[in-house]
Amino acid sequence: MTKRKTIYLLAFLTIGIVTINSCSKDDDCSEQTWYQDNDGDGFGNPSSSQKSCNQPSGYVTDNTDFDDNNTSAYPNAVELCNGIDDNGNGTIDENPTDCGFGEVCENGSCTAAVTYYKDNDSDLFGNPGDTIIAGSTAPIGYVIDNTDCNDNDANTYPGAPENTTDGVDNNCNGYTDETLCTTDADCPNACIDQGNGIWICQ
Ligand SMILES: [Ca+2]
Ligand SMILES: [Ca+2]
Ligand SMILES: [Ca+2]
Ligand SMILES: [Ca+2]
Repeated sequence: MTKRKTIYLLAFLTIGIVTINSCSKDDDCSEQTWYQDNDGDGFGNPSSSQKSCNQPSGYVTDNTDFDDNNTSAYPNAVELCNGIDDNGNGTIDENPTDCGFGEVCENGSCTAAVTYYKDNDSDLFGNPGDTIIAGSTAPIGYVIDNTDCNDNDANTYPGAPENTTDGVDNNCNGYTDETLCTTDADCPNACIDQGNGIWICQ
């Protein structure tokens, strides 16, 4: 074998060994997809990934983080009263765990619960038998008052003018078609105290 042939052979063997070594490295490597976990909650961003054999720093195998900038927001997280959809079910602040007894979650803050009453006839007096619990703002169609004696008649409410001929207790005082008075001079005959602070012409 000539010297030149020997050099060629050695060069060929060297290339072969290097190639075999790099092949065997590739064979050992089980490349997979890793997803960025920017907020460090263990759940990865499905739209930010890279492939590699070893786990890159800041990357995880999970790809279900719907908000990778919030460490408290991930699938099945505890829902908090914070104006954020923590658990990713599409609803914000439903049944939050951090509001206490007698509190509701309103605009991302726990606030004192208030009972409101349905005002079906929009006379601003509510139906004591139809309630809803909310925060400091009354839900649409509800009021804080609960003294409407007929919530289907906008002309019937406490203090409304009493129509003395319609057979209806318009002012919700328990008397029907009465004429209220303060002195006998207000009445054809006498003004009588009913014993409950209500004076009615007799
Ligand atoms: Ca995350
Ligand atoms: Ca929330
Ligand atoms: Ca009403
Ligand atoms: Ca009346």
